[in-house]
Amino acid sequence: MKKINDLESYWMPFTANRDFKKDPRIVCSAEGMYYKSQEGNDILDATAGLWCVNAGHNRKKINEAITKQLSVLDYAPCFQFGHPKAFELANRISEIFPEGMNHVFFTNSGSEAVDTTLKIALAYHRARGKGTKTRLIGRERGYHGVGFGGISVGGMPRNRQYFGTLLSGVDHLPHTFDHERNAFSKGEPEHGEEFADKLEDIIALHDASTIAAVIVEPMAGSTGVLPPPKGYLKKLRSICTKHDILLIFDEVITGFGRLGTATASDYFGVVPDIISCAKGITNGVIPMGGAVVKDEIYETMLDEADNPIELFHGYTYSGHPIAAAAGLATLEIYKEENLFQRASELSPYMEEVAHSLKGENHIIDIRNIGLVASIELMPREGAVGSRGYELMKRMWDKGVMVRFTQDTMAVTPPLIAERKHIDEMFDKTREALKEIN
Ligand code: PXG
Repeated sequence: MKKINDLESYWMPFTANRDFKKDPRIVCSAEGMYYKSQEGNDILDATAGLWCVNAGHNRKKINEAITKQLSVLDYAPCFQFGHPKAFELANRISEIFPEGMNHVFFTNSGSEAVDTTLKIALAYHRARGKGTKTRLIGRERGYHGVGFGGISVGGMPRNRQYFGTLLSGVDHLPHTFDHERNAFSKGEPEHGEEFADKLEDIIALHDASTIAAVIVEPMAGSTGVLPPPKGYLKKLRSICTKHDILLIFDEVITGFGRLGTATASDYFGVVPDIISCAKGITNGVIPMGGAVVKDEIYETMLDEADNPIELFHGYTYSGHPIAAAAGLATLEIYKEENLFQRASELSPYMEEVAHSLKGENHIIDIRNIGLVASIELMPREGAVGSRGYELMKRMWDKGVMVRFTQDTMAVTPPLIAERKHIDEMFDKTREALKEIN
């Protein structure tokens, strides 16, 4: 007989399923900054879901927009037909994204957004008669989702090693982490601008005529929070421009306020050619992502492509009406409550509190930028990640949800967080650190 309602039917993503199912951590509801666990405990959300619930949980405005949209237009095809909300949302995104980036291609996730940016880069060069420009350059320790494009340009070994040969024609920049010179940096680290020079070496090796695009996270998130060294992104921008190579910023995490600005591009004062985004676009409530492109790319494609359908790409749910309604309500909340500004004002406090943990057990580095802080622990001998995993579980028992990549903890609260929430996150971290070996 088949069992019903056990935990095994659901194969959970990026999870140690066997361990989880022995001692599950299940949340049943959420409000503002807190979840409620199955056991009825309050769990402080120090991760904004997975870096997406920027406006906090259970926002009435978003819920009402979704409910209303359901009764007006539940679904409409987006190939050859349109509906008003998708156009409206694309306009609102263009308003807050960098100058000259006024065209949005909708997807349903960050992974799809990334793959879309890569495909647009290839198709764009081809449309302008530069079809030999096909190579894609990513970066070590980069995370660009889990599609084949994203893992090919990505640089997280475990996300790649099980999945065959991936895309061909991909190369990688070195990552920018330099523990020796930059440990315990506040904000952008001083050292490492020269890591961008490696792009010149890669170009010398392959020739610019074979390279379509460089893709990086302006701040590498999933690999354990690596803010870019001062001057690094500007240098990447100028090398790309010099060699007619597109620069793609993967802003799935940084888009919509995480650094206290609408985009990381704004924060660092560096404008790429294409931006991928997702997560905060709908406050995480309904899946959605997008590739936002410069006017020149959109116009070239429409003018020069060899077919009236200029881009053979799209998803059944691109610009889904419910997601678009959620996105519009989310952007209104960000604006009405000035949440990006609020994050920017809170970030020096979080920086101070995070760095006050220096000297506690096991800590080998603390990094921060915008409303992001990370604490890196010394790995246990022969068991990388086990200390982090144990700390994550301890924190859950203490009523705080944090996220670990191996032994690095990331604290990325909703932008509505108050000082008392930041205190609670780090006080409990301090406590938990004393309890583990
Ligand atoms: N690009 C970046 C920069 C991301 O951070 C993706 C693409 C993929 O998005 P989707 O929506 O396909 O998951 C991401 C996702 C973590 C964590 O703990 C980060 C992500 C997802 C899950 C966990 O750091 N980022």
